[in-house]
Amino acid sequence: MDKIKDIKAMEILDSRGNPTVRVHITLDSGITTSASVPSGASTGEHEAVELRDGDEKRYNGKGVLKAVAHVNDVIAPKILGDNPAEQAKIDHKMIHLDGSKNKSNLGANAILGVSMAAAKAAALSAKLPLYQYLGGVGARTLPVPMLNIINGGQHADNSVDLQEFMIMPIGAPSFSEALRYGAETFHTLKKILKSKNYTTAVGDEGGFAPNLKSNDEACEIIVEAIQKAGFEPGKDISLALDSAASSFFSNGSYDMHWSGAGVQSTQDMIDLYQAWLDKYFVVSLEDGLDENDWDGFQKLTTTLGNRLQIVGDDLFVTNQEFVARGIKNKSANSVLIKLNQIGTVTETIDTIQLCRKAGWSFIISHRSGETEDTFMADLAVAMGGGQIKTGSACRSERIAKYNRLLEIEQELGASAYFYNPFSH
Ligand code: 2PG
Ligand code: MG
Repeated sequence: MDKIKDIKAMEILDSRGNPTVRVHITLDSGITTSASVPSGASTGEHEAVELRDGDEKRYNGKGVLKAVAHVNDVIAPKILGDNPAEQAKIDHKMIHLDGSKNKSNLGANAILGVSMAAAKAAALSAKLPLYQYLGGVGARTLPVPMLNIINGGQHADNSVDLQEFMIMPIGAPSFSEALRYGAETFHTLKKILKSKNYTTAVGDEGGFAPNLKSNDEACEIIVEAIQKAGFEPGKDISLALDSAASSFFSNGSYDMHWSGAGVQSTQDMIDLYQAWLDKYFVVSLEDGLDENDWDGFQKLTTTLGNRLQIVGDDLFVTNQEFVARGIKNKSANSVLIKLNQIGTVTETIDTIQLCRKAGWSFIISHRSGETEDTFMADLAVAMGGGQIKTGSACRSERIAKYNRLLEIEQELGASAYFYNPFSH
């Protein structure tokens, strides 16, 4: 049995140039690996706490030297000598060591770095690819990618209120073909934007960030790009949205001030989504309402839940308690899964388990601040949910995940599954 011999954390930079935590683990056998922690911008109120130094003299207070020290000085001494394959034991040890409800003492960034690195080390020790180690022999489903090709909200400095306009190549025969459909549409969209004199600069997740005249125009222009790229909207490629509505919710209403759409009520928002459903081939809607608008979510799900994947991100923060409440109240029918919202691999898998039990779908997701780490790509295949959200066909921290999925697809060969998650 291989044991953990050494754990060392360091401060690195994420894709936005902000500090984040990387953890290196070495085993007795000499195996060594590392894991890097992502970081969000439109974070949910109830996410596990990402510990920042607050020292304004370094990185505007965003340094993570405290979290690094917590790994090296507090966590490591308690984990050294453990079998890295005992994931739940290691994760629960860290949860207890932290002692808070939201990992605010040691920092979810410290804890998650160790948690992910332990899983990677255990996979190497077992001589298995990470997806197989985490998911077993049944881990053969490649996810349909959600490519975020127009960025707005807090991910871009433009006039679009909604945060993410994504394409889902649901009609593709394989993951690699889906990626091709997505990339070709992305390039066609660039040409269309150029021809309309819009900027083709990209936002944090690699999608274009033009100053469009309205939120509607974002959908219109994407449908046009799908068609001009030679695909059929709704059949080959559908749309998925992440409104990240908490970011424009204030004083009880939805204030779409960037685009000039004005102040909207919960019912207005539901009506808007309903109108968009057929018009723009939308199959999935994430955080369509504010994270505390539980009644609104229930209404949204009652109205559109049989035709639309209603995804909770900020609403559920990958937390079992929140997801259980959502299941009970029928507040959605799908959960966005982000490792760093909850802070350990074990709890992430527990939340996925809850989704499965309820018959809900789940989507493995990146953060807007990412690194070259590809853990989440393996996790997506391991969990078999059939959907991944990891940015546009641009920016290497996004492409790294897609390239990892191409590798997995090749490795699985004819045993790989790929299917339209909305076809049943
Ligand atoms: C989201 C994410 C990822 P952030 O809202 O779904 O796209 O954004 O990481 O900024 O929370
Ligand atoms: Mg979101």
